[in-house]
Amino acid sequence: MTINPQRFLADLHTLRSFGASGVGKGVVRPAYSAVEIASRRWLASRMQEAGLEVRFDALGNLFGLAGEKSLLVGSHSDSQPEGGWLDGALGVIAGLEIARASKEAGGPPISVVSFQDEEGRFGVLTGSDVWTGRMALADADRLTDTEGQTLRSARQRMKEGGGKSVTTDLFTGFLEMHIEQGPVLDESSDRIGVVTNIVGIRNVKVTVKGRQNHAGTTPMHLRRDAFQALVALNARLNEEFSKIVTPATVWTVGHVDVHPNASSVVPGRVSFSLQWRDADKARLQAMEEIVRQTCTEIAQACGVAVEMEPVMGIDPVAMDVRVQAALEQASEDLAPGQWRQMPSGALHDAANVAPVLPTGMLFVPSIGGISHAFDEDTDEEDLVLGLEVLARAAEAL
Ligand code: HGY
Ligand code: MN
Ligand code: MN
Repeated sequence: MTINPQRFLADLHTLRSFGASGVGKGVVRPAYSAVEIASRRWLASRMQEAGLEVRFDALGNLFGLAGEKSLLVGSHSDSQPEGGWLDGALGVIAGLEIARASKEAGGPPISVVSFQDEEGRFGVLTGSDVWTGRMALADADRLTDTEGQTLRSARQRMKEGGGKSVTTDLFTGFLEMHIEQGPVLDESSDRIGVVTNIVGIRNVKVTVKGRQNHAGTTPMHLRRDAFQALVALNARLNEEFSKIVTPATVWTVGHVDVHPNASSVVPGRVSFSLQWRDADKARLQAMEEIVRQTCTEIAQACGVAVEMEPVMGIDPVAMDVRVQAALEQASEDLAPGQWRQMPSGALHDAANVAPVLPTGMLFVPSIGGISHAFDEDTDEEDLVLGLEVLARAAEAL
């Protein structure tokens, strides 16, 4: 097949126009927002023009099918609340270009996918969770975003959803191209990363309930301040985690909602997200035990209630050895001595697909190691090289 780099870059820039933030090359395209649904319709039209059969499943995952048993290539096209133009979008447009080029060349059959809600507005990799059967659609429907909206009500905005289902046995394997989103390739000047494994994640919503009261009249010793309890909880977690983690373990309180969020009110309630990631499943579990114990301790010490919702997560997973070998060979052919094997610290749909299909991932460098921010970027020469390596590996597979 002959890929067309100009067509690939033009489509990538067009996809960015859906939700372009106006700051750098940033994008605001959260799952099921009006602009995200519009971008999915545009993607579907590009798939149709390429001669692929378009299918949306009930959740809104979008497939462009090559019409017979095929290799699946893709990623996601939703964004974080403040996202970059490449996170996910790159892998979808790379899949589109490779599927299109292979159609033009008369084969091999290659299909493309854009998974829905990879960025976890509602869950963690929700689209591929449901597609691979890890989560039932009815359970996904009950998930809520930070505003309390259910996934079910959000997906009902997509009239396209709910067609004939797309089963995993239509495919021989899955390839996902992605920006690295970290500093390793940028610092080493390598141009390609072949992913060996993807870390596991645990994510939980926690609510601290104290006593809302007047900030002028309530003496310090009588307060049950939910925000102060969160601060104490965080400090204690850092202390306890530090006893068992490695330098590669990460944890984040990324979303905090203080109620009623007013200067003169002792906060009565705080809800927050707590997330931790590691390549070792046993360590993820040990960290969960620390979280549970610390919540109990802080509740007693601060006179508040600390309620944890069910912990969601995905286990660490290895990439398929044969798929890795094809990516390595293609990297060595097209970027000799300028590629490396590496683990992924970010989560990807490939982590969900790996247990059901032979799966591999390829990274290109992120300038400055920046992602999940408006100024995420990659040199266009690196984007095109990554596409060429992916296309060669797809043909070999
Ligand atoms: O959070 C992640 O690792 C992914 O970008 N959703
Ligand atoms: Mn991504
Ligand atoms: Mn992301």
